[in-house]
Amino acid sequence: MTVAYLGLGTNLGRRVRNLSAARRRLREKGVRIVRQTRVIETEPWGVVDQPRFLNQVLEVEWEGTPRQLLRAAKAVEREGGRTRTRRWGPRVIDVDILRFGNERISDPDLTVPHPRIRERTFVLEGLRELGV
Ligand code: A4P
Ligand code: MG
Repeated sequence: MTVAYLGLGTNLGRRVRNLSAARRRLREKGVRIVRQTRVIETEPWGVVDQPRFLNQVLEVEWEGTPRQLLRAAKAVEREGGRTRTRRWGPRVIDVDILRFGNERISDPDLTVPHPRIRERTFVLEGLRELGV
């Protein structure tokens, strides 16, 4: 069992619902949500001409490998109705793996810890709220 941190983001459609649907779908896939931060509304980062985001960080327990967790996260994005958009563009739901235990992975399809944590106040704030 590994403790991991997931970042959720949404800026399209019914945002509060998108977050709760994502948490439910994660649970259905075996992700145990231990703690979750408040939901905060944040200015878009990266591509700035898009709607504001709701962001939340989850502390989770996971029995499998990092790659299996990534597969679950992508499935949740798909089931949330996320379609391909431009990088950093608007999305119904985005699920990023922020940390996976103390593991360091630097493959193109999976980089952990997430490489842009330090630049993102909405992620840092969530991790701080959890005391991480
Ligand atoms: N990938 C590699 N490492 C990871 C990881 N640790 N977690 C790969 C998740 N995925 C990881 O991601 C592209 C590929 O990255 C995935 O297929 C996976 O194999 P993506 O989510 O499809 O693409 P993206 O989201 O457009 O790009 P990226 O770089 O992941 O950006 P982010 O971090 O997801 O940024 N502003 C605010 N205020 N709040 C936000 O939540 N989010 C974004 C998207 C931009 N601006 C934002 C927010
Ligand atoms: Mg992403």
